[in-house]
Amino acid sequence: MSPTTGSLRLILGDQLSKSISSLSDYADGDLVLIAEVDQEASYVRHHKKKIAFLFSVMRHFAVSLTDRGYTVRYVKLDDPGNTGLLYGEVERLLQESGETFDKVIITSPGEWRLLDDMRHWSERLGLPVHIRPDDRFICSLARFNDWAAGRKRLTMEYFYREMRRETGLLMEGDKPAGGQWNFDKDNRKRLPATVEIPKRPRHPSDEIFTEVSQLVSERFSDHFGEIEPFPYGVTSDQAHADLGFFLEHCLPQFGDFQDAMARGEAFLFHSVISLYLNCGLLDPLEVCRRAETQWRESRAPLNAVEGFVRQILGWREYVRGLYWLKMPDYAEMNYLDAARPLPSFYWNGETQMACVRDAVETTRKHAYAHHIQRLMITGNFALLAGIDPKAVEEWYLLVYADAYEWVELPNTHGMALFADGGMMATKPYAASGAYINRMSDYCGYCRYSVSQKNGSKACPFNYLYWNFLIENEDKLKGNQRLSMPYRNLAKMSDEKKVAIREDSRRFFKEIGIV
Ligand code: FAD
Ligand code: DLZ
Ligand code: SF4
Repeated sequence: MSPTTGSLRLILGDQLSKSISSLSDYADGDLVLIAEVDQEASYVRHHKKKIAFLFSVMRHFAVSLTDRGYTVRYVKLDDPGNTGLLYGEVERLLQESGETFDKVIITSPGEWRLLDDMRHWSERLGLPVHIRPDDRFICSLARFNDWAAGRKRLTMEYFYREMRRETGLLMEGDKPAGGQWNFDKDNRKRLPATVEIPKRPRHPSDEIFTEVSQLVSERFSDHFGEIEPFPYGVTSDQAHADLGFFLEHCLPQFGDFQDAMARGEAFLFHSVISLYLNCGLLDPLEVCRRAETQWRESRAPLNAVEGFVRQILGWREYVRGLYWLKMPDYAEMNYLDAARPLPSFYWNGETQMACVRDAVETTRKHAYAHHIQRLMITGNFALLAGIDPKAVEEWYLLVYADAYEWVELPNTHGMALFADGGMMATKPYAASGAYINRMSDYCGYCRYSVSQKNGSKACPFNYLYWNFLIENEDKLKGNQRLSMPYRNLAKMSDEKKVAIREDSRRFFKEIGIV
């Protein structure tokens, strides 16, 4: 019988940080297990680029751990004997190694379904399974729950202010830098035609990526999206290089153009670091501190730096806290009883709506779209058209390289679809074509006319906006923040309302979702 010597430490594909809690007390005799498994690659049909990115990062991470003296077992997807399951790989390793390990150590996963499963592992394995908190966030879950306790509304802005105070980020004594907590109103500029958008450097490909790319092409050929072009880094150094590029070349204008959209421009002045943050290659507090330094050393204006810090210290931490506070019931809510199926153009981009076409095309090509495209184009359309939240959530979870349920679900379910009835947003982010026209150049390239309100040439966002308010009047009319549009609806003639309903019905039929 082999002697009992150490711990088996399982690292998941989005736990690729050297500081991960499951490694903190690593000792000789322990073994780190990292496994590519069909269960995780296929529980939704992830974008090919997302799988190629993550498998490449996982393989590089395993190499870097080995170089630092850790004993690592890395299981590739096509290794003979791969059970295809995370539990299966833990069990297989334990069986193969006899009684070498006396416990399993894991950092808590980012998705509720997996945590729920892991809670039974100890009983199934007949071995202690220690699930440690994931402390790669600025705010612990206990701290978030504390903040949320007893509050009627979980308003992100108030959470963010507490986080500013606690971290000292952008603070001058006990006052916010510049005398204001929030510079949002300065951050809504349209992109001028003359502005130059920084050209992002591409990382050189390597053997690991070539092998992974071939594997993904063969095994996941029917998944959404394309692997090439592949602009993303796959190591910690490359992720830091991309962060450095953003801080130097994009951050100064990040604030001004945070809400802008432009045809064919996927990244604009955004950081494109969510995929690195979410798999563990970058640390959120370090990112915020480095952005703050850019302001303190006069290399970026306060409105830009505050806007950026708010996304990470505020929104990112807030949605994570909300997810774990409200799951699993949260995912089942459907406040607006939305039930229409997802239109096929979310997959193939075949629509005459130039804004939607561009957002889907960008998503297909890069496994990325910036926030306003996600919220105000694909999200807004799904909200107005009353698409079933489950179908929309599955789409968002699989198409983006940064998507894990803890961050995807609150953003889609709460922010974009108002399916939680207003836990996250005080009103639905519903907008007509006028908003899209104000923030982008899309309408100039569209078959539809943004200035027309009804008829077959009219911008569908225009009549769908009013149709949405009519369809959901019983649930939304009492919302203070919607009192103005409902007053306008009340003044509308019956003929106009009939035209809105008819245009919407015709359009839903045209796109096959009645
Ligand atoms: P930047 O615009 O440069 O912002 C900087 C960072 O702030 C991001 O990298 C991200 O870490 C953080 N951030 C910004 N907004 C949010 C937010 N609302 N919630 C959480 N973090 C935020 N983000 C994900 O990371 N994964 C998702 O699966 C995801 N799904 C979304 C679904 C919908 C419907 C919507 C409206 C938003 C979603 N977001 C998601 C939030 C946001 O759109 C992305 O974080 C952002 O577009 C990533 O691009 P970036 O790194 O260039 O961000
Ligand atoms: C997203 C993903 C994919 C595509 N593949 C794997 C994998 O093969 N092995 C693994 O450990 N993790 C993978 N992941 C990330 C997991 O889905 C993620 O850890 C959970 O969703 C929890 O956030
Ligand atoms: Fe989008 Fe309407 Fe503008 Fe066309 S006219 S790009 S559908 S907002």
